[in-house]
Amino acid sequence: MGTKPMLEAAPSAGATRDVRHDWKRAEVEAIYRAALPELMFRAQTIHRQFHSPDRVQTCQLISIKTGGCPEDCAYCPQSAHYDAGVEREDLLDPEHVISVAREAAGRGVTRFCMGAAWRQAPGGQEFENVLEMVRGVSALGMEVCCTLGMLTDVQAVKLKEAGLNAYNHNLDTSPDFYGSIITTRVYEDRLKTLAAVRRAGITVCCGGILGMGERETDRIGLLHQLASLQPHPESVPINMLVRVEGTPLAAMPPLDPMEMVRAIATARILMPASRVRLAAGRKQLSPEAVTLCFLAGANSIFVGEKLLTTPNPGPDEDEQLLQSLGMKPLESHAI
Ligand code: SAM
Ligand code: DTB
Ligand code: SF4
Repeated sequence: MGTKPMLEAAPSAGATRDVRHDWKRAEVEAIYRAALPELMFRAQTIHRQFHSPDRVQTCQLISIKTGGCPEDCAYCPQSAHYDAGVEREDLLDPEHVISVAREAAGRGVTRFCMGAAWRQAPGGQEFENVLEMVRGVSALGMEVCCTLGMLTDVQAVKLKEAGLNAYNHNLDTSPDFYGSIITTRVYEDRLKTLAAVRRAGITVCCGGILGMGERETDRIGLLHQLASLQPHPESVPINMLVRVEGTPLAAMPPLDPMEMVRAIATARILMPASRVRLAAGRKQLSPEAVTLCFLAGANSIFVGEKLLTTPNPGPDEDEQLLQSLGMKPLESHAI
């Protein structure tokens, strides 16, 4: 098929001037609820001003400490409050984690995210080991991200010094719906960690989960919150709930994929310079739904057979999808 791209779409210089942080709730609502052709046109137009439309960032996850988490997040198979059959595992050995990252880098993966089932990052030797992982992955020239729960300022600074590029800490849903999903912490706790991450000069990865039984107004509320953060999160993961047996949300009705499409398009319009990640849930979406998510402005995905504890499409499937769409993985910026 085609040898030459029809459009050499480079992001236009000076586009960052148009980034707003003062979105009104009514504006977010109007965007989210616009007629789909209108919403998609607007999202595409903005996407092309800020990003190359044929490029996708590939990120790989690893669960460095699995299960037994004291928090009660109703969606999470790693909470000690539920029995989702997840085998508990202590913090992995740094050498092993770095070797998994090296192998991922060899497959062209450009961002490596280490996740831990902790309420808050620990102190002592465990934290030292996490720092060693960050140093090791950073030395491979990959973007390094961690998600370890709540952080203090001191921990954030140490992670930054070790070479951490990004910290993932999701707001998950609207402030109104938050208490129906998690009772062991409050929204404000999340905002405090996000502020510590910013103060340390680490970029923010912050998004949410759709399909937890929230209403449309909650999805709008989440997007409004994210777009009011100043600066915007550089990376915005939009997860579709992975319904895991044994968690309180296991029997949730499946989300209409068009809600993912609308949320991604709205995120793209509200936070034009950010990477919007089509995160968990790809295994449950059809190739056509994933394609619509890309057209809506998603430009990042998780690759690899596994997310943290649940399955993700394999490399062959992803390679085939991207190739069929004429899209290519992004090269690393971390070197
Ligand atoms: N414990 C840390 C925390 O909660 O920030 C880090 C790990 S936690 C597993 C990271 C994120 O994974 C959560 O904030 C949530 O958004 C997402 N997540 C967890 N379980 C999920 C599920 N079943 N479906 C979709 N996303 C999920
Ligand atoms: C994010 O927003 N999604 C990722 C990553 N950040 C850490 C995690 C998804 C987890 C899905 C459930 C699991 O595999 O355990
Ligand atoms: Fe723990 Fe994070 Fe899972 Fe909540 S989402 S139970 S904090 S691992």
